[in-house]
Amino acid sequence: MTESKLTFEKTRVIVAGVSHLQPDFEYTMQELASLVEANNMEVADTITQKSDTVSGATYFGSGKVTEIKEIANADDVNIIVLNDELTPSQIRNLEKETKLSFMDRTELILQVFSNRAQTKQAKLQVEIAKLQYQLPRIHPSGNPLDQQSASGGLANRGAGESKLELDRRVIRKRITALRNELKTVDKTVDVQSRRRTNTTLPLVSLVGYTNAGKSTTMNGLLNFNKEDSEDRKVFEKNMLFATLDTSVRRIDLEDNSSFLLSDTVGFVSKLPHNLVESFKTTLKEAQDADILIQVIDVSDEHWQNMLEVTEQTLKEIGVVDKPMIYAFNKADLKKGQQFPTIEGDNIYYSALDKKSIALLVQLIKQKIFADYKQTELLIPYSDQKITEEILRNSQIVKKEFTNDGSLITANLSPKELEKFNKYIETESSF
Ligand SMILES: Nc1nc2c(ncn2[C@@H]2O[C@H](COP(=O)(O)OP(=O)(O)OP(=O)(O)O)[C@@H](O)[C@H]2O)c(=O)[nH]1
Ligand SMILES: [Mg+2]
Repeated sequence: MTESKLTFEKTRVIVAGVSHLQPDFEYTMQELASLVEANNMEVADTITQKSDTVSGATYFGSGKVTEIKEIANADDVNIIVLNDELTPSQIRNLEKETKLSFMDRTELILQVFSNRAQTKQAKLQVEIAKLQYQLPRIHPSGNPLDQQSASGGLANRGAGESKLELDRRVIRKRITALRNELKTVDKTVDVQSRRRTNTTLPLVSLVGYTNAGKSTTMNGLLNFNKEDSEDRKVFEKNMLFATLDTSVRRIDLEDNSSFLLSDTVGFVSKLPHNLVESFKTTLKEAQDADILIQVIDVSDEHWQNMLEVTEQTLKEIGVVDKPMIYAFNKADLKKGQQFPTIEGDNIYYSALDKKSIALLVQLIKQKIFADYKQTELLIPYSDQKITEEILRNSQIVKKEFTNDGSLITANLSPKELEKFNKYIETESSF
């Protein structure tokens, strides 16, 4: 279902969904339309049905299926995009009854991710998720529309099934091969990651809904009190899923304290499970983080839904009970919203505003350096490597070179205190 190569016109589709009176139905339908646009297609019409039961066979009730066929013919559209993930047989039944093509929400999200993937790692992750999605959906003919005309004769079916098994085996093999390739790529990327460099610097991870402003916040923090440096910047853009990789950067503050900051892929409602699963390594930084900054677009009327989806997705990847700053971004676009202001763990700000970024830095510092202790360490010259490590990574207050070794006063994290325990002379809160 790719765009025609012969014309520059966007493929027109109808978006359709069944409401089981869930409160976020309208919002997920609007979001479906945005995903359609993100996939370079155009919404020609919207069809919805209210239902308190789920129709197992065709997702919609039968009257609605006829209506869809009529509207699609009138609109001259032959692709219907659905608001949920359907079973392979539901899609087959719908296509059989209407002679139209149906794309469910999962397939659409996979296509958007596929179009956006730039790096080898992201491409492999998306490809694996796509194949997993296709696995139960492939048909011997390779084209689901052909199946409806296929003869149901026993002999044919037998032959078809073995071909089907063969196709599935090929896909499974391909998934295994791609997974192995991904493992190798995972090992080589992300050289700045804390896991690889073994630094004790605190790790702060930006998480949140797609397009909330995570990358813009990261760039704001990178340029905090500095000349703009383009080479360290991450890609930010007004589009869904601009970021599909994880970037980690070191942020150095004026008082010699530093932390690592990571930016990663954004979330969306009903993010396919396979996709979340295959993006696990990309999301590893969020799991390892000492603190999360959840970026929320407070100017979007649906920000509460977005916050809930983010929390659910974090749970799904096993990120629970992490200290969190709720960063209500794009305050400049919300009428009557004062900014920058801090209320407990919440900050109202704009990632494009320097004063806001300064306040965000203050909040991050309060959070991450709260249990640091000012510590005096005496490190013998025979352990010069340790001295170098501390001077490189820690927040140094004073250093002296005495007869017995390097005498360093530094503000150390609990992890550093444990690591350098044997060199401690004195410690106090700072
Ligand atoms: N007016 C305004 N626009 C903002 C602000 N923060 C971000 N934006 C814009 O919002 C759009 C999305 O920003 P990104 O930083 O790319 O969003 P993201 O959360 O990284 O999105 P994904 O990578 O797609 O998940 C960009 O066009 C930004 O310029 C803000 O505080 N105010
Ligand atoms: Mg981004």
